[in-house]
This record gives sequence, C-alpha cells and structure tokens, in this order.
Amino acid sequence: MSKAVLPKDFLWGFATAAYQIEGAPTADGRGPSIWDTFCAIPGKIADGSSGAVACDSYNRTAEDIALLKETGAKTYRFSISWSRIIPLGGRNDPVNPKGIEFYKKFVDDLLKEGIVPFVTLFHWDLPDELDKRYGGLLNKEEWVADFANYARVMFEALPKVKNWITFNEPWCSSILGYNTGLFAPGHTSDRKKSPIGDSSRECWIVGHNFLIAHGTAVKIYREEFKPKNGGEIGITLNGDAVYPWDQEDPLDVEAAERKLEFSISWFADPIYHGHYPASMVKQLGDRLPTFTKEELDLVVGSNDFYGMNHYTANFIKHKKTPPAEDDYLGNLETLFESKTGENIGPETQSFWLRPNPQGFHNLLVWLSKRYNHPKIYVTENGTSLKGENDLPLEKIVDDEFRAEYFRGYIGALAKAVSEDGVDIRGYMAWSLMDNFEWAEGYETRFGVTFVDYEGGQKRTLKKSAKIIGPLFESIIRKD
Ligand code: PNW
Repeated sequence: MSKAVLPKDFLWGFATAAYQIEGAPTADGRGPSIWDTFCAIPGKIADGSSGAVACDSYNRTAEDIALLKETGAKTYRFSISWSRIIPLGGRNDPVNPKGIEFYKKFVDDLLKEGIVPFVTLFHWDLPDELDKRYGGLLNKEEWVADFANYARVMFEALPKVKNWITFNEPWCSSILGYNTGLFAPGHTSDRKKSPIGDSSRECWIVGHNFLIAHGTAVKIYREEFKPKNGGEIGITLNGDAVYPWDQEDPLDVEAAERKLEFSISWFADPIYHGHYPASMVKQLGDRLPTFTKEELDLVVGSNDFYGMNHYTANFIKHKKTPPAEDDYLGNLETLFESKTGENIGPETQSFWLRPNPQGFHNLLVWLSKRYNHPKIYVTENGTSLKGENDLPLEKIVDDEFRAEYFRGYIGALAKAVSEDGVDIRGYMAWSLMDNFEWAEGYETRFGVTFVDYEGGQKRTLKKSAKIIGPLFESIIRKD
C-alpha cells in the first residue's frame, strides 16, 4: 500500500461519544440522561458500572487534545450531551449557559490546534426527563420538536463547526433500546427483562421518528445556518458486511442482501430513494410506519454526506420458517462460519465483532452503488481485543492485533477509493481512548489509548495510536 490514493484534504482522526468519556454527570447543571437511569438498574451493565466517571474527559479536555496532537490527527469526532445543554431536554425548558460554554471552548481549543471538529448531536443519551415526560423517542410530535429545538441551539452556539452529524446509529437506539432491551431505555417484550415494551412494533416507530427528526434538523441547518456558516450535515449509520452462508444457494444470497436492507437501507433508502426497502415492507406490513407527504419532503435528500460506522462481517443463512413477530434481522441467521467451514475472522472481546477487512471493501462498494456515489465519511471503525483488560500495561500498549486490524481496514478503504472510485473523504477510528462500552461496561476496551480507571484515568498511547498517522500520511496525496 505505497500509492498515494487519498485526496489531499482527506480527514483522518478518532471518535468518541459524550456518555462514554465525559463523566461529571452533575457538573455545571447537567441533567440525567436515559443512560444514567439505565445503568442504575441492577444487571443491565456487565460490570455494574456506569459513565459516572468514565475517562473524566469533562475535566480533561486539554489532555485529550494533547493526545490527538500526539497522534497527528486531523479531525476529532465527539458528541454533545443534550442534557448538559438543556438539562430537562424540552423546547420550553431552560438552556444551560455553562453547558454551551463547555463545548464552545472545546471547539475553539481544537481549532487552535488545527483539528477539525466533527460534532454528533445525539449519541444515544436522551435527557431522561423527556423519556419520563412523554415516552421519549416513541413520541413523534413532542420528541421531533424538542430535538429540532436542541439542534438549533447548537447550530447557533457553534458556528465554527462545519461538520454535523444528527444521529449516531439509529439502528442501535431503535433495536437495542426498543426490541432486545440491551440498551437504554431497555424496552422489550421479554417481561423478564422489562415491565414495558413491544418488540414487534416500538423499534419501527422509533426508527421512523429518527428519520423525521433528522430531516427536520437538516432543514433547519440548511435554511437558517448553512447560508451564513457553510458546513455540511448528515446521519451516521452502522452496518456489518455480509456473505451468503452458502454461495450456491440463491435464498442465502437473497437473505444476505435483506440483512443489509434491514440494518442500513431501513434509514438510507428513505433518505436517498424516498421509501423503505421492499423487503421490510413485505415482512413487517403495517407495523412499519408510512411516510406522509410532508415527512417524505423532509427526509428525501437530507444527507450532505453518508456517515458510516463499520466493524465486522457475518455469514448469512436464510430461515425456512416464517419470521417471528419480534424479528428485526430479516428472518435469517448471522453466523461466524460458512457452509464450507470458512471462519469470518478471529475472536475479539466483543461477542458481535470479528475482523474481516474484505467485508469493509465489499460494503463500501455496495453503499456507493446503491446510493449513487455519495460522499462518505467513515465515522467509526475499530476493534476490541480478547482478554485485553486482563493483561499487564506493557502488553496492553503493544496492541499488535488492533494495529493489524487498522492496517487491514485502512488498506481496504484505500482500495475502494483507488480501484472502485468510492468517494471517501475521511476516517475516524473508534476510539481515541478506552471508554465506557455501554452494556459491556469497562471490561471491553476499544481505545488506541489505554485509560487507567484505577489510576486517576491516566492515558497512555498504545501502539495502534502510533501506526495510524504514518499509514494515512503514506496514502494521502501531497499535491
Ligand atoms: C458503536 N452491536 O456501537 C457505537 O457507536 C459506539 O458508541 C461503540 O462504543 C462502538 O460501536 C463499539 O461497540 C455498537 O452489538 C454497539 O452490533 C453494539 C453493536 C454495534 C455497534
């Protein structure tokens, strides 16, 4: 990989999210989010932890910026904690000037160091009051209006930010939050796990509401802010790569495509094509909401860029029985082994993640084709390491497995650009540092920087942090 194939202004760097790194849950007037509430329920987080301290980044912005400088990063993707800005969340609730001041200064400090901020408005941490007040994400009228108000407050407060992401992975908030119940607010039909929830319906309603809220915020940005500030706005979607379990079986080939549609096209088809995928309409029937004319006008064409989060791949096997009511995959199985016994990739600490860089290449090409060659930013990509948390520090910082993951995935990205003409403008590795890995707590580490949770949150760069910069610099054009 010696050829310089990426554009001169290609942005590479690292990503994080507010609840996973900030800590300081009550500092300067912050209100609780649904994740504070969820973490307090026994059994929801593997190690019984929460984001109460995390990396203490709220008090260590200078350290985090120094880390970014050390890696040579050109960009940093972080998210804003809505309940720091509007502690109760709603459009008639007071705005907290201290919350705004914090992010304003952070953006200024990043820019002073020449680091381009990529700002996510919502990375799962809904103000808890909105969930209690009217059912949060399930309530289209109220929630869309409150999100629009919050978005406008942030666009107004941070005119120097030119790269906005409305939502991070609405699939996760919808499915893990309202179907399996693994994530906040933990709704599911499984009454052993939650007293409330309807896995067959709520997730599809929430997904629909995300699209309307996204379209509404984008309209506000384009009409009220883009003309004076410039800048771009898009949504970030997650999606794993797929291979048919049996390449010779047309039903597995079809199921693999259906898996992409149920995860990615659920959101991307309405935005780029103006309708839900036919496979979803067919399986879900009237449980999938329909768009009114006004809603469609908001949603269609609402991406200036496509934000892509990507980690892993699966073999896909079709199911022979009719889909269950709570099925969200498209009536199929996701497997780590193919019919011929081929393995998808080595195990990591995350049950769902196995490295397979070829899948990344395939998916980039698929996306580019299906959505007519959009401008893509890879807004997350990275891996955990099996057993990393149990290793001594000198072994943890020598994370060759993670370094090799990045070599493979960045190589696949370069190939998609140079050989397939995919339009990729930036790449943000997940994550700048070890952090609160949601339901997995602190046992699973994703950082290129080690964070010592027992030792005053001290940060130490790992090997992987040091290889990404030189790798990108060798493939970015200089002229
Ligand atoms: C993404 N899954 O989440 C998130 O955007 C990050 O906040 C998170 O830390 C990172 O990936 C690593 O997990 C996901 O179960 C969480 O398939 C879970 C899944 C996928 C993505």
